[in-house]
Amino acid sequence: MLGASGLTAANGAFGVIAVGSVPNIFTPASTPADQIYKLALFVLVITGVIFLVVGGLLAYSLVKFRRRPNDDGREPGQIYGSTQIELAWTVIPMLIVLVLFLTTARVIHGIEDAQAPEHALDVTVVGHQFWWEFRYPQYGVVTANELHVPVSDPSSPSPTYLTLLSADVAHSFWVPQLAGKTDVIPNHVNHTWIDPQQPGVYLGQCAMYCGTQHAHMLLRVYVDSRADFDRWIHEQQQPAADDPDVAAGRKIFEVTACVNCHSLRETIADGRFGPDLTHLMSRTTLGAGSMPNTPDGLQRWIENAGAIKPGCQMPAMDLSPQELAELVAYLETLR
Ligand code: HEC
Ligand SMILES: [Cu+2]
Repeated sequence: MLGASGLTAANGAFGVIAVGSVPNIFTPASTPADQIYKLALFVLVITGVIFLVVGGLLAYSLVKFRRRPNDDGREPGQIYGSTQIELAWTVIPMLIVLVLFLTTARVIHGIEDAQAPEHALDVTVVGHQFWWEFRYPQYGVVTANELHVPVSDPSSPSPTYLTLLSADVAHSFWVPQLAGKTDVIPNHVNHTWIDPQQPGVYLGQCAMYCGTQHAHMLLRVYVDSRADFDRWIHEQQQPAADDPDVAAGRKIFEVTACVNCHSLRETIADGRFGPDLTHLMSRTTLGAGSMPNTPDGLQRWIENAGAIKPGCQMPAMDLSPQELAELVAYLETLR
């Protein structure tokens, strides 16, 4: 109950639906998703025709050979063995399965063996209970839950290649409009790629049950124009804000256990257990899409994240109201 109402509240509050992209496999916006969509339609048509033929024959027989009032009760004539019919119902299904197998294999190969162009963007995705870490090794940028990638113009594609790792249990990376599900497995490296052709926000979700807060392990892919993407990368590369007005809050952050779990550049914090906070305020959501990133929400999150996302891996820190206010004022400057 809590979960359901929480989710509705989250939807209403910051427009999960309003960004113009309901997670939907029927509106693909990237080559791998498009190929999977076309394959799905092809399979649907073939199985649909089989359904109509089998269902039609069944319905026809039921009606045509139904019991009539003047039946004499004897069985109709029985046919034993027909090589032709047996051949037909063995060979035709085999051919259909072969066609489905070959087309599927072709799509899987086409997606998996696609060669990355030299200027492709590399992103390492790390699944954590219950959030996503995104590393940009080419730029030295680390962020969480909101992946920014450049739009890819089909005439000169600039795809993003994703390397998927897990820090703990199995997860699955799924942004239905951009690519098929790719499992995120501990001690095993998986790959996938996307080349989104329309700027916008694409919503995704962990697609393999990974623990209590699996349902709130959401992700957003921001597909930016090249200029917007370059600007975003540039901003992420900047050192963390160090505003003397909030020195008290920074002090609280640095002497609290926060530093063991979080990284924040230019401070002693270099934990990897929780999201990188260097540019926390550049994100629109908190807790992997659990709530909007507002000052009030941030305060409630720090006070007791478990009240918002029960079972999440961030403990309540028992700060006094004043410490909490100062700490949040500091975090608010991390643009
Ligand atoms: C035991 C490790 C741990 C400690 C200590 C900890 N956190 Fe966290 N924190 C996490 C984890 C894990 C998450 C991700 C939770 C999720 O989304 O499921 C998180 C999430 C957050 C977020 C949301 C980030 C985002 O982008 O969604 C903020 C902000 C944050 N922590 C700040 C703090 C501050 C400030 C402190 C110290 C008062 C602190 N944390 C202490 C583990 C920790
Ligand atoms: Cu999950």
